[in-house]
Amino acid sequence: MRDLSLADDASPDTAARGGAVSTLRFVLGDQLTRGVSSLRDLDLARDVVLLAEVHDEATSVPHHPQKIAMFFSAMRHFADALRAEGARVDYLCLDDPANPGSFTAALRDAVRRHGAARVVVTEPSEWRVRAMADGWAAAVGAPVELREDDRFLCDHERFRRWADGRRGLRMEYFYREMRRATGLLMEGDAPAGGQWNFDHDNRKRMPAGLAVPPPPRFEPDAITRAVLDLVAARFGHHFGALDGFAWPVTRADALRALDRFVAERLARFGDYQDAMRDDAPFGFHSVLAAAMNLGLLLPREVCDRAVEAWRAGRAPLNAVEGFVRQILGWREYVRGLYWLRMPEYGRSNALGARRPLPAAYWGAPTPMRCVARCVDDTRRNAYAHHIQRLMVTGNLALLAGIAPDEVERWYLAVYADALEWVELPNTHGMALYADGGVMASKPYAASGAYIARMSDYCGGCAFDPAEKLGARACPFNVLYWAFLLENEGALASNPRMAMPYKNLAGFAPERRAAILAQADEIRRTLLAP
Ligand code: FAD
Ligand code: DLZ
Ligand code: SF4
Repeated sequence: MRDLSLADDASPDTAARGGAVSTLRFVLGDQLTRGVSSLRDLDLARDVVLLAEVHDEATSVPHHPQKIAMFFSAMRHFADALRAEGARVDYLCLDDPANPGSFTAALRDAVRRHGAARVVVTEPSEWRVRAMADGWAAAVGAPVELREDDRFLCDHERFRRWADGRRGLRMEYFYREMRRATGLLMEGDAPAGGQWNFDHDNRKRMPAGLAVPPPPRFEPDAITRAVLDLVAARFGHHFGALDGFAWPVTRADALRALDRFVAERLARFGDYQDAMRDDAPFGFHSVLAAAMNLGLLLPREVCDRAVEAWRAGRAPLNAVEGFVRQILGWREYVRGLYWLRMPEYGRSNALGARRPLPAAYWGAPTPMRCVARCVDDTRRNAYAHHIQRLMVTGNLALLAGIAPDEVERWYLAVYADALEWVELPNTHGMALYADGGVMASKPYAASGAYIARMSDYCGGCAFDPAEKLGARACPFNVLYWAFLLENEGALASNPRMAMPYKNLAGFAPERRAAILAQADEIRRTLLAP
């Protein structure tokens, strides 16, 4: 691979062009969009673009090796694309001996190296890095202009206005407003097809024989292969397989991935959105979140492509509406919520969950087949689809009372698409109900019956989803009732929990005691840290 390090590349580049650098444009790893606000007025002759692979980011949590490789490779390809356009790029590789290891120090060194008069950067997407950015002007000794990230469909101000004065911040109402604001799937003032939401059509089990076209694989080129060697050497000990890496790392690849999804899987996305099948880890999902979160694809263009397929009669409305809702609704909503409520939001722990994360999450053998499957998919692919995340690993953590920060650290580490602005609300609010109901009107708590209905995982499991107590009982069943018993004070008055608490009221004291005792045993053994 061509050496991209600053010593061999940017310095001669800068010297050859002569002239003082006017603006240093710092592009973070998830800002790989040519139209990102920090690059919009890029002056090819007088500006330098800085990208930096830094140790602090690669180890802020033990990221899956595929995730680190995907970020670095996408950053290197983006730098090359800018160079091809004639831009002066200062690219700091992780193994550059002069790499100081943090964003702040990398920026400070680059300002000095280039004598830059000012720095321009698009606001970081994560609160941790945004807080760091407040110290950059003082640390680098030059003014730092932070620009809004306008790649989203809802800006901070619009979300604040929407949330203002509302008691509950339900996504469904936000989504309707966004449909109206963008005109996506609208016919005049009315929703296309006469309904805002087709979710009730989207809960089918996936038949065993149904062919599921896998997402495309992008074989590593020379740049990616060099990154894979670097990551194997430096982060090979992190949880996750590096072999089989096939993520899109350029905009061209990401557009191909979008084309293939729209042509091959979108039409069935709705029907099988909630289904889990042992031999189909990606189901009919788009597997586009990572590319969108890096900036290789924009949310609007992804939605437009799906809507176009519906208008052309190539995908039914339930699929397209379901897909658009995930992006225009959920993705924008969680970002709005994150920025509205952080950092306090991340500190709440409404159910007082304090237990440590079970070793099974990091791949320790477990007889719970659904958990073993979802964790192994995650290890192999740095991916699990939404229902695996929410109703298997998330549900288990909720029922078992695992401390939110431990669960969040895991989700942030193991998925290629994980960035805190989207991971945290999904984990903290949706999966764990740690926000006490800001995001979800009730906990997504479910017994083994849900997993048995929506997957083929239970056949061949050591446990039986129909058994409620005893050695063969599905642990989700025992933990589900124990969860209700242990959280009665916090949940019993929630009208949406009336039915399960009514059932619980009929349980004899001995049955309650047996449930609690078996739940303790499960936590001590199956869920040991
Ligand atoms: P698809 O099922 O094809 O959905 C299409 C797109 O919609 C996704 O690419 C994504 O951009 C968006 N989307 C779907 N659901 C959500 C959602 N709930 N919130 C925000 N956007 C959504 N998504 C991330 O991008 N990063 C994360 O770190 C992340 N962590 C999660 C943690 C938990 C506990 C849960 C329950 C969900 C999490 N999600 C996260 C949301 C969702 O699971 C993933 O976006 C999705 O599985 C990615 O796969 P896909 O691209 O095939 O999505
Ligand atoms: C996730 C990640 C990783 C692993 N490495 C880098 C990096 O070396 N350089 C970089 O600019 N960004 C990286 N990222 C993304 C950042 O951690 C962070 O999530 C974004 O900058 C958003 O704040
Ligand atoms: Fe999971 Fe329970 Fe089914 Fe086993 S029986 S796969 S633990 S839901």
